Amino acid sequence: MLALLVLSLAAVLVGAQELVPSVPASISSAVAPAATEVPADSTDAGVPLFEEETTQLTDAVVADIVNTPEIQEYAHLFAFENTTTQLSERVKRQRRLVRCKSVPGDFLYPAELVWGIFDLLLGGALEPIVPLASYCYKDSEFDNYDADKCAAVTAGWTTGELHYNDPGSMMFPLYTGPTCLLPGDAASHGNCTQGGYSTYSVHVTNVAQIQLAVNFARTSSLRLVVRNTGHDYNGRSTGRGALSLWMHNLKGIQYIQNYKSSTYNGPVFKAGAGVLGYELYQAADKYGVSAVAGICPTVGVFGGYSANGGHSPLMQLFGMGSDQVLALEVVTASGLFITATPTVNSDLYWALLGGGGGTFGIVTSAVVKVHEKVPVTVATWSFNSFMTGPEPFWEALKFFWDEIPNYNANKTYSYGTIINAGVGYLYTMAPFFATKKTVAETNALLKPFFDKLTALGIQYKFNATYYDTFYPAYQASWSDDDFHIGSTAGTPGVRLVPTDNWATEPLRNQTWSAIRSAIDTAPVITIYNQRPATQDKILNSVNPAFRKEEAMVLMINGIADPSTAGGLKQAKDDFANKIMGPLREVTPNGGEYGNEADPWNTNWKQDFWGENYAELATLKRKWDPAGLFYVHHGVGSDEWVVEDGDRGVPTQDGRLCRV
Ligand SMILES: Cc1cc2nc3c(=O)[nH]c(=O)nc-3n(C[C@H](O)[C@H](O)[C@H](O)COP(=O)(O)OP(=O)(O)OC[C@H]3O[C@@H](n4cnc5c(N)ncnc54)[C@H](O)[C@@H]3O)c2cc1C
Ligand SMILES: *[C@@H]1O[C@H](CO)[C@@H](O)[C@H](O)[C@H]1NC(C)=O
Ligand SMILES: *[C@@H]1O[C@H](CO)[C@@H](O)[C@H](O)[C@H]1NC(C)=O
Ligand SMILES: *[C@@H]1O[C@H](CO)[C@@H](O)[C@H](O)[C@H]1NC(C)=O
Ligand SMILES: *[C@@H]1O[C@H](CO)[C@@H](O)[C@H](O)[C@H]1NC(C)=O
Ligand SMILES: CC(=O)N[C@H]1CO[C@H](CO)[C@@H](O)[C@@H]1O
Repeated sequence: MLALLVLSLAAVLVGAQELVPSVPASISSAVAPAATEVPADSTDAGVPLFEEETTQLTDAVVADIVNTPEIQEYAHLFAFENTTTQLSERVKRQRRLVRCKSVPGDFLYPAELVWGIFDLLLGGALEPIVPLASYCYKDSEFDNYDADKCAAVTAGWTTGELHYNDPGSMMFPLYTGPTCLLPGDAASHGNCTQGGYSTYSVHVTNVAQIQLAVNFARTSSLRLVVRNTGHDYNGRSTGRGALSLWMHNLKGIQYIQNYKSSTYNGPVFKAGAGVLGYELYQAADKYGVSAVAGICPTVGVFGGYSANGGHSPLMQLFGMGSDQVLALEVVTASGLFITATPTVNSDLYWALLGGGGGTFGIVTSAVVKVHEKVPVTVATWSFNSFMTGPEPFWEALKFFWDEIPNYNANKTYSYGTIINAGVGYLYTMAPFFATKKTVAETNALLKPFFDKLTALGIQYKFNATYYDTFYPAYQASWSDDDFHIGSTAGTPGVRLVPTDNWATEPLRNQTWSAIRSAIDTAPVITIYNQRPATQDKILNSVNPAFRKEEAMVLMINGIADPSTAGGLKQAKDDFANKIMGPLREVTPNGGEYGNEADPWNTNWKQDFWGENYAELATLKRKWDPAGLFYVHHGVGSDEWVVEDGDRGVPTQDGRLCRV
């Protein structure tokens, strides 16, 4: 059904592409794609480069641009940071003059001709970003109303596929203004504009294109955005006026049985930056091994996920997503293509794995550990407060909460959701993911909990099913449909709750009370029991709060009125004071996961990175001195501001300026 929908969507949306500016024939006939082939073994990663990575921009290629008379005067726009000191001076001067990144309409924004030349150098990979819902508007600036396309977009809006197959769409669109929502969306202002959607996208199929775009953005003071799937919950893969790099099509996956490095001997995958969670899982299944990715099938693995920790239903066995990565191929802010490993560019390696996506460089592929085949028992259950009243319901959940350290010690991961239904509460455990356990072992682990339910008179539905391998167990557990894609009705926020909070009964009780009181305001709370396997040596900058957690508590902030700044501010205050506030107060040694964070968090440096922040900020200045990469609440983002007016929520619909 989904596959069919996507096919028909692709068919309907063909021709959606608007044209990039054209250039005179005298120029187009003189300009070839700016790229050359380098040997596949020119890397320190220990695995040859993918074909798309051997196509690079080099000094010789830049010299060819300089030597092409028709475009010579524009050649400096595509040169590396280090080519001539004269250029660096030019960039410095420009920076003194221009406080903000330039947006269309600015005097310094590149002329149409320059965009046309850029597209020729890219080999035709440039495309304007058009918000998908524009087909539903009769009088938008895009002038592209089309009832059939609108119907297709409307039908696909809550699926990941619609958005990740588009170069600029966002799965959580509150941060685009919001603009050009589906008509009727509660947050809609009724208009459809470019807003916080990036302006142009490079459909990346090789490294040379990334290098060209990085150089062009840096020399032209353009805002640069790195986008993979558009899953980001805080709008980090879009930006007004930005040139966006679409990494989604770098899909290589290669299995290497005997990889050797200074820190690891064993099987690995080398995988492209566009590989999605389910694609990595499928490849692992095919080779009879296990690999680490998230619970949402379509989250990318080597974009935002492994850049910021990455939790996984296998983390209790193998560690965080970031812990899997042994080597990265990266384009830096200066345009260079380099390798980062624990021994080569080791500081960049450390920062790229934990320091957050879109901040330190552009990853094109990763070499990751793979592990033994893992059998799983998937247990699910549900109950509610309707028959018993709320007290037994809460007592049952408190019992489960008290048991969490034991569940973690027994190497399980779980995803249990409490819903405030107004007239009562619902609880669904879907699933309790018991790795390397039989049904009998799982039942034994859970027996005290179910005895408690029985004693409390709670009736429940239960199912436990055993799978010999991970992938079918995973497929039975999660799908894209579980995650409210396309919604503007809520924002997330999480707390990583440390072991400390189970140390004494009063503290356990206080912690639980904070969660329980949150449900009076939050419509949904999901509790994950999760604890990453201990690593021999920590080689990355993953939030230290992950290393000492027993649970991650995800609270959804329901936004009653997302269409006004006042309504959004109300939601912000509710979240800070009534939803997350009490839990934050009782977990001073906890943190927040930056990838599922409250967009309004004011303590983000400490919450996302703890004691690692200072070193990350130093490395940000080293590897991106010009501030080419910016993301909301990213390392170093406090030097920038998005001037979006007062919207009630931090949008990307404004100029990006130095503070
Ligand atoms: C439905 C849903 C379920 C989720 N489940 C999980 C989960 O189980 N476990 C978990 O840990 N997280 C989970 N997350 C959070 C997820 O890890 C983040 O949203 C993640 O940032 C998505 O990365 P992406 O590359 O797919 O998305 P994008 O929105 O495209 O990118 C996210 C960030 O990464 C940057 N980026 C993208 N590609 C690159 C690249 N090649 N190089 C450098 N930077 C890049 C972008 O600039 C942006 O800042 C979930 C999110 C959603 C929406
Ligand atoms: C300058 O950049 C080119 C890009 O390929 C690289 O080969 C060269 O080593 C760099 N030089 C310095 C001094 O960094
Ligand atoms: C969109 O609509 C809102 C609310 O009506 C209005 O404030 C805003 O100026 C509009 N934006 C554009 C670009 O028309
Ligand atoms: C338990 O779940 C499995 C997998 O979804 C299903 O095949 C089976 O029929 C379920 N058993 C019961 C008793 O519902
Ligand atoms: C903690 O809560 C439980 C109920 O869940 C209660 O029985 C117990 O007395 C409480 N302990 C303290 C120290 O408050
Ligand atoms: C039921 C079960 O497997 N319980 C085990 C959980 O883990 C602890 C120690 O890690 C064991 O002692 C229990 O037997």
